[in-house]
Amino acid sequence: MHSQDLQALDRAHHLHPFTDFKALGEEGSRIVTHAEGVYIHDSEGNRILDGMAGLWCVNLGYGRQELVEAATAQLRELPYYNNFFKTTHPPAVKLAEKLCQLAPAHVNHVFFTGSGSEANDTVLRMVRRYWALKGKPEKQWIISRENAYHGSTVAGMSLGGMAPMHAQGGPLVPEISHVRQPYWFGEGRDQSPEAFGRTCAEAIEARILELGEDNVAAFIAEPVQGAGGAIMPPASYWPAVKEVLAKYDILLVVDEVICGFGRLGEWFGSLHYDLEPDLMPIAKGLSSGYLPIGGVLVGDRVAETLIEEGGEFFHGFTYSGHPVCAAVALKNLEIMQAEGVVEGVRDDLGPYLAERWASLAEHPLVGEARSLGLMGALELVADKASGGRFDKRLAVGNLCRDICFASGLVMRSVGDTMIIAPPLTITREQIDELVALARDALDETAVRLAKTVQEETTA
Ligand code: PXG
Repeated sequence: MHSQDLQALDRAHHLHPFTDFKALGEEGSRIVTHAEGVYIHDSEGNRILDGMAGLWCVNLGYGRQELVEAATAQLRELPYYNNFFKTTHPPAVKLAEKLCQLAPAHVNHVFFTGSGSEANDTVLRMVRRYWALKGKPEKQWIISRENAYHGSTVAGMSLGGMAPMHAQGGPLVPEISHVRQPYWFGEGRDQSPEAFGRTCAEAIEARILELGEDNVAAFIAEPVQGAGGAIMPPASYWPAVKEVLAKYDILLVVDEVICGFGRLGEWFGSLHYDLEPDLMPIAKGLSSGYLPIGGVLVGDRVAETLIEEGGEFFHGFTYSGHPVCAAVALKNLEIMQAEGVVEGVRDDLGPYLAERWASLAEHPLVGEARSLGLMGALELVADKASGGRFDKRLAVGNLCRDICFASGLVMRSVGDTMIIAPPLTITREQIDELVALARDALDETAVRLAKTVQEETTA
């Protein structure tokens, strides 16, 4: 089929996620046909460096035949069976064991789901069930953060703090309260990063006291906000948050959907920040995105209560622990271990990216360049000295993103923040290529902006 035919059918029948349907219909979608390593290819014959690892998930890169073989072998052996009604199957059991070996020491159980959103729905159910079993059903409030992303189901988007999603999706799940995010460049530059980190932790404590300690069930957060803009909190933030939470009897939920499986140079973001979560939603990199699978890693405190005191937990999905997805996830983790992928990010690729990425901070459009592990962000600014932003109508981030795509790099935009999170198998040479493409795109963005401004003044 030709690209135009596929585009026409796409326009006629396909409603894309997070998309202005009408605008895309007019523009037509890019058709990705195949991929290898860190590169995707489109139907026009372009090769594009995938600086986003799909959607933060293709951690091992594309074209891994071992994963294909794990899937086909499992499809032949047992393509489907469920884990309901006192049954299980080898892939689910082995994956559960492997995950608990990799997780922090106090985490020894997992509940499987099909996605990160379902994982966070499961979190909500488990948190409330836990406190009910503890005889504290009044503990209902969950504290989350503005601009957090926890998924797109009703529970996921209610837990998340994305204002545009809330504006479309109400009424939201009640008794979820959002506090300010530790986004220093965006919201905290009147303070030092250290002081701002503590300010944000104090906001959590203030909210706990406002809602009443006895009414607060859990605090949920991503170690580093991903979809919100690759926001690495100031170094003071997590230690201060830990101190606050330790004062009160509140569960800690650390959403590892993006940060898990090596992104930050540890198996989990919680290990990087030395956190002891009660619940850890996971997905994405768990299977390198080859098949959909997610889950919730459950710490001993919650697991013991659910097991010993819970009776039947009325919750689960047809595809919880799907055998083919589980077999691929297990093989994915085995390869990551055998190849030392996580250590490679921590000791070599992360530091290398940090050094190369930091060189972009010199660009006139860049107010800040930050990275951690293999996640990076650039803050585009109109005024480099003050960090002043561009007029929103200019949609500079989207302009830069489109220029990147056209010139062979997937770099995402969140407002005027540019983001990368490439496959963890990227090489040093490919990091050089990524940074060079990003720099060229920044140059071209500056040229186009200058033209727009000139046209506006002559008009
Ligand atoms: N938690 C976090 C931290 C996520 O990033 C989810 C939960 C939900 O996972 P599922 O598998 O239900 O999508 C996510 C997903 C983006 C983007 O544009 C990010 C996500 C999904 C789609 C787009 O950055 N994150």
